[in-house]
Amino acid sequence: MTDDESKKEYSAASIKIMEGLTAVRKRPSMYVGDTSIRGLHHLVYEAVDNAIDEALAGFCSMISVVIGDDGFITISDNGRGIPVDIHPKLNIPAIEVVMTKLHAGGKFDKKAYKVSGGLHGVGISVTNALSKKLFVEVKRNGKQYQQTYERGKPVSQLIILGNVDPKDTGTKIKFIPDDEIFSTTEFKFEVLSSRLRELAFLNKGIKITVEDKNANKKNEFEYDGGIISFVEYLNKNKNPLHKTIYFSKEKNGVQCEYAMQYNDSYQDSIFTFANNINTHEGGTHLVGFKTALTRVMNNYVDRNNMKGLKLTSDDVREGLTAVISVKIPEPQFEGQTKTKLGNSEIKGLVDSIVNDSLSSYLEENPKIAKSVVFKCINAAQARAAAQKARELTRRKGALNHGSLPGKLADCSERDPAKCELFLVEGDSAGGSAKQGRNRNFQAVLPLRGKILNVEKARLNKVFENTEITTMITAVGTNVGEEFDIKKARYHKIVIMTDADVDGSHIRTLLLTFLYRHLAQLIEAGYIYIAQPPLYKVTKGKIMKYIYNESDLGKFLEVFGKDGVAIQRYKGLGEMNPQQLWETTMDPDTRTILQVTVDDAVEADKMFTLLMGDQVQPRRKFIEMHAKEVVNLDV
Ligand code: 0RA
Repeated sequence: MTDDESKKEYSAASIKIMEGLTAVRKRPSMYVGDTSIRGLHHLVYEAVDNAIDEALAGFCSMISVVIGDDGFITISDNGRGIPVDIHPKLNIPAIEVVMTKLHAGGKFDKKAYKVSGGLHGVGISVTNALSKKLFVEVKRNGKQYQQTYERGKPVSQLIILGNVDPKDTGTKIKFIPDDEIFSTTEFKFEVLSSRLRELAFLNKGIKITVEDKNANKKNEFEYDGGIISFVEYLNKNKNPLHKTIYFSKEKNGVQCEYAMQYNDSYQDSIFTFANNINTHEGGTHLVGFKTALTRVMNNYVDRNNMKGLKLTSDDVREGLTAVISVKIPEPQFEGQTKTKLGNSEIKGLVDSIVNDSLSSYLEENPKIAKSVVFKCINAAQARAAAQKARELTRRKGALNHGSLPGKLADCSERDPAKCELFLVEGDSAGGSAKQGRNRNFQAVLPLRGKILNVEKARLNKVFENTEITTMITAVGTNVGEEFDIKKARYHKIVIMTDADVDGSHIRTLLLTFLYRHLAQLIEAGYIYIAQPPLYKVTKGKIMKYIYNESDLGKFLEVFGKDGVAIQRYKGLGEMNPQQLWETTMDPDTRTILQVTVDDAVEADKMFTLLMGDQVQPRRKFIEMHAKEVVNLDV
């Protein structure tokens, strides 16, 4: 680099450093994604990510997160502590620069990989900007320092609280989020737990604890096995076919590791990460992995004269659980949610690492190789059968776009963004829904009885199932490689089942099918769950629909029990079309829950448990989560 160039870089860095926090408070969503529960939790992840960076640099082994009973949350670590020396240009302590200027961290950091990119890595100053009050405490140089801020502005000097052992270092950030900014300021133990567990898997050896003082809950995550432990955690309730395969290699300044283990199911669960960020939308690391995997398996088949069809990428992923984690100096994140890795050089790099290591592994472990490759060949044969079944159904017209299923009562509106499809349990409720709906924009598809449990069925069985092919045709997107979200005929697909055990089972079956085969519809936010009332209560002239037990309690408290008639709706069929419209379908009065997959790891585990073939853990899970299962919100 010439002198001129380095000067240019330096001044660019100093301009960045001068940027204050007004921008953050003006447009918080730009920095934390949104101002709802998701953005709220980002405030914590900013602090945690900084501590993880300290750990990756080799200076921190412990991170703790405590949800207090006073609205504050505290994140502490035993890293080096944020520097406190006076910044030569700005003439204030470095810590104040870090806390009050955007991207100030970059000035100090000379780390190889930062946990940054996407929404992360915007800096701890963002947390400060969006906090009503924040205390930062640093132990460094044998002293304990503290400074206090309100809405990003210092309200005290950096003060020295006292002396500590010089070996005792670290950072503690305690804050209360700003309720002028966030629609909710309540941190969720489960949300924090799953991200912190993920971070503990991805960064082996770091101990991360999370505690909720309001609920007396505490988790401790520390995995010496790293992503091997992650794969084993994901496969916990499945039947693995072999020991976890693991490789790690650093090449061209990029650290790449993967762990994989096949199980006897038909689903694949591959999770990819770049710089600790869950790349939900995949990207070049995933493409590299898949390409190498397909090639390695086909080579093995050829070299060992195992007869079989040519294996496709789908075939070699059947029953595969894998975690791929790369750490890159300058990650590029793309895609709708900025969770798709874009760096083009990573594809070939991951491909070559997986190709070499996995080929040798199979050569050295012939027993495992045979069982795994045999499973892939099986999958290929089933795929061929499925193809035939699909063609047959297509020829019969079931998957053809031209002919819609006869059971579908379609709407007249043609703009998918305005159209709603109700998937209704049973013909009788289906009949009420057809009569009660607004036929301009609401379509109804009655589903008869139980739909197939796709968790236990191979693709060919899935496409032989009439209820499923009918649904696919009605929705219009097709599935698998032919899936096209632009062909969706409705942007709201509402699952409407009875509020009883059977209803919740059917809802789970439907969600399992959607999650495994039409996950993009969930990601696009097209899938909803209807909320029919549980009761109708009347007293004299007062009539009210009640949607949950606690509201029933409140009603009885207000109106007393005398002279109150309570009708419990066991099924949708008990409501007449007009009632069904008013309570459950009318956009002006209904509540519908949008199905989201915030946590794919948990969702995967849940569907395996609910729908898989291990009965014992399922029973345990349902007992533990009985309430949530009734109100399943994936
Ligand atoms: C700037 C520079 C250094 C460390 C940190 C920031 C730092 C920030 C946070 C936030 C939470 N925990 C943290 N730990 C450290 C480098 C320090 C050095 O060179 O000594």
